[in-house]
Amino acid sequence: MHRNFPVTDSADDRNVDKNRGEKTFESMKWSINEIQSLLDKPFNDLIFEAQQMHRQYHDANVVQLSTLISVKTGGCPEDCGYCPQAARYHTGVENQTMLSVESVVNAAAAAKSQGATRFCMGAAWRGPKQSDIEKIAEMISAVKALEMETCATLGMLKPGQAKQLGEAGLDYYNHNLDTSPDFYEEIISTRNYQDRLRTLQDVRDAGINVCCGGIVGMGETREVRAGLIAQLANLNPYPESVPINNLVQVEGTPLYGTAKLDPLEFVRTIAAARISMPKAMIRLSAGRREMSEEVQALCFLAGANSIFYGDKLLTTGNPEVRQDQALLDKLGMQSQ
Ligand code: SAM
Ligand code: DTB
Ligand code: SF4
Repeated sequence: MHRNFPVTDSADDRNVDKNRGEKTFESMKWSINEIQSLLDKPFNDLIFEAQQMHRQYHDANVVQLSTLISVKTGGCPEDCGYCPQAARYHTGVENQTMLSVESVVNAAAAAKSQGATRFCMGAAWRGPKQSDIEKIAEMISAVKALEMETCATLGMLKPGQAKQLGEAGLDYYNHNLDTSPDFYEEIISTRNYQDRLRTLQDVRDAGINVCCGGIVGMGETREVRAGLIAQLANLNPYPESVPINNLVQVEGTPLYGTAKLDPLEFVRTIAAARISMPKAMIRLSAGRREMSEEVQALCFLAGANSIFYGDKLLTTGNPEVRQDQALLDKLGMQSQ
C-alpha cells in the first residue's frame, strides 16, 4: 500500500525493531509528533539511539562515495526557491545544453578512479522529453557498464519513462519531497506535492530504487523538519536512499539570506532519518562544504553513510577530494 499523507495513528504500538531482518523496507507509521519527540530528545540520547539503529543494519565505519554530474545545466522553468538553476532567478549559473554521452562516461570513469562507487546524473528540467530519455538511457547504460551504481534526477516523469530508465540499467531515481507538505508552497509553486508523489510511485512501480529526501535550513521550524521526515518514513516502503541537504545559499535565489540552521539541528535531522528509516542509505548531501569536520563527524555518528564526493555538486562547490580523503582517514572510516 502506498500512503500519500502523514499518518497520525497513535505510536503506542510502535516497535522500532519491527522490521529488523526483513528484506523489504516496510515502513512503520510515524506521526509528526513522534518524529518531533525524537528531534526534541537530549542530544546524547538521540545520537545514541541513532547509532544503535545504525549498527543493526550498517557498518558504522563505512561511507559510500557518490559523484554528481550536471548533464544539463540551468534555464529551468520551475520556481524552486532554493535553486540556482531556475531561469527566473539571476544567479550567474551558465546554461548548458545536454552533455555528450562520451563526456559523461569519462567523468564517471574519473570518479570511479578516485574511489566513487555511485554516479548520479542531474538535469535542470521540469521533466524530460522523450528524446531526452533516449539520450539519458544511453548515459545510464554506459555508466552501468563501468560497474558503478547509477542514479538520475531529471524532474517529474511521464507514464512509461521510469520503465525506460529502469531498462537502461538505472538503479536509483532521485526525486525529493524537499520539505513537509505544509511548508512546500512557501518554496515552490510550479509543481505540487502530489506531482512528486506520483513520480515516486512510477519509479517504485518500475522496480527502480527510490532516492528521496529533502532540504533543511530553508527557514523552516523543527515541526516542518519532523513533517518531512515523517512523510519520507511513511512512504511504504520507505525510500532506499534519503539525501538530506542543508540549503546552499546562492545569491539571486529567493532563499538567499535565510537565517542559517544551527549545525546541531542538522545533525538531529540526520539522526531522526536514521531511526525512522533504519535500512536506508542516509546521504549527507548538499551543504557539506560549509560544515566543519566536527559537524560532519557528528553526522556520521548520527547515521549518515554516504556523501557526495568530488569538487562540485551540480553547480555549487563541495569539499575537495583530498580533504574528504583526509577526513575519512582521520575518522578511520573506509569508503565503498
Ligand atoms: N530538476 C530536477 C528536480 O528538481 O527534480 C532534478 C535536479 S534538482 C537540482 C535536485 C535536487 O537538488 C532538488 O530537489 C533539491 O532537493 C536539491 N537542491 C537544489 N538546489 C539546492 C540548494 N541550493 N541547496 C540544497 N539542495 C539543493
Ligand atoms: C540531492 O538531494 N542533492 C543533490 C542531488 N540530490 C542531485 C543536488 C544538490 C544540489 C545543490 C545545488 C547545486 O549544486 O546546484
Ligand atoms: Fe529546476 Fe530542479 Fe532547480 Fe527546481 S530544483 S528549479 S526543478 S533544476
